[in-house]
Amino acid sequence: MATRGVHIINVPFGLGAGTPGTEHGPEAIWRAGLEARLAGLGLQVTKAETVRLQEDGAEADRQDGPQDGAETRARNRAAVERLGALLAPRVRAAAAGGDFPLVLGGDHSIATGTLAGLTAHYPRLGVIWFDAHSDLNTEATTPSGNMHGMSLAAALGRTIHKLTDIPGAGPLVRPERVVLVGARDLDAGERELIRREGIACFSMHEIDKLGIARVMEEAVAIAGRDADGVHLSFDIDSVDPREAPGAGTPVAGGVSYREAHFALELLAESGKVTSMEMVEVNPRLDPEGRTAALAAELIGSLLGERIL
Ligand code: HAR
Ligand code: MN
Ligand code: MN
Ligand code: MN
Repeated sequence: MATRGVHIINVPFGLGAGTPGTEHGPEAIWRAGLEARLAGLGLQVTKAETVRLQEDGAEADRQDGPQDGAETRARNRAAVERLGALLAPRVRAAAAGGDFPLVLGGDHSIATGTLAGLTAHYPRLGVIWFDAHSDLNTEATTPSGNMHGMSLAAALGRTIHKLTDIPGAGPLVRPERVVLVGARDLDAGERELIRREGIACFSMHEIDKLGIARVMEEAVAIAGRDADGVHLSFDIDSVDPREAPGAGTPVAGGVSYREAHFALELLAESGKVTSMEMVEVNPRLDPEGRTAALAAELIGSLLGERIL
C-alpha cells in the first residue's frame, strides 16, 4: 500500500438503518484493538476525527414507518442529508492529504457522503461494494424507507437527494466502475436497475462458481478501469451471520470468515484500493463484540496484514 498513514473518520450515525445500534460501530471497532493492529502493520494513524450530528438529536430525530409520496418515503432523510454534507468535506480532505481514508460507520447511508468527498478528489472513482444487498433502491422502489438501502443509488444519481446535491461533491459515480460483491438479497427494483445499467454483480452464486480469488481479480479490473482511485465500501453483513452476528439486516449464506479475509488480502496485494469504509457493525446485536473484532481484522487485511 503506497500510503504514508491512515486518516480515520468515525461516523457514529444510525438513522439510515431500521434497527438502532450502528451509531455505536466506531467505538466498538476501536475497542477491538484497531490502533494496535495498525501500529503492528507499521501504519500510523495520522488523524482520527469524528463526524456527528448535534449531540443528542439522534434518537429524537428517528421517524417511524415510511410515509406516502416519493419525497417522504425515505425515513430520516433530512438527517442523512445533513450527515452527508458534514462527512464529504472531511473525506475529501483526508484523500487530498495523501493518507489512506478509513471511514468507520455507522449504517450504510453514510456512503453517499463518503463517495461525495472521494469523487471530489478522484473524479473517476471506481467502487467495490461488498454487501449482502446492493443498496440500489430509490424513493420509488424502497420496500422499507431505510436510506441505507438507497446509498449506492444516490451515488449513481438515481434518487431525489443524490451525491451531487451534497455541497462540494465531485461527479456522480459511474455505473461501469461499480462492482457488487456478495449480493444475495436484491429487491425487484434493484435487479432491474442492475440489469438496465449493466452493473457488474458478483453475487454469492458467482463467488461459489468462480471462487473469491477470481471474483476479486475481476472486481479490481472493472472498478479500476480508467479510474483514478478505487474505494472499498465494506458492509459487514456481506459476511455470513454465523461469523458476523452483529448486523441489523442479516442474510444467510454469506461469505465465510476466510473468504472475507482472503478477498481483502487480495485487494491489498493489488495495490489499487485508495480508501475504505466499514459499515453496519451493530454492537447492540452482538454483546460479545465478535462482529467488531472481525471488522478490525478485515481492516487489517485490507491494509496489508499477512499470516506470515
Ligand atoms: N433492500 C432492503 C431495503 O432497501 C434492505 C437493505 C438494507 N440493508 C443494509 N444495506 N444493510 O446493505 O430496505
Ligand atoms: Mn449496505
Ligand atoms: Mn447490507
Ligand atoms: Mn429483501
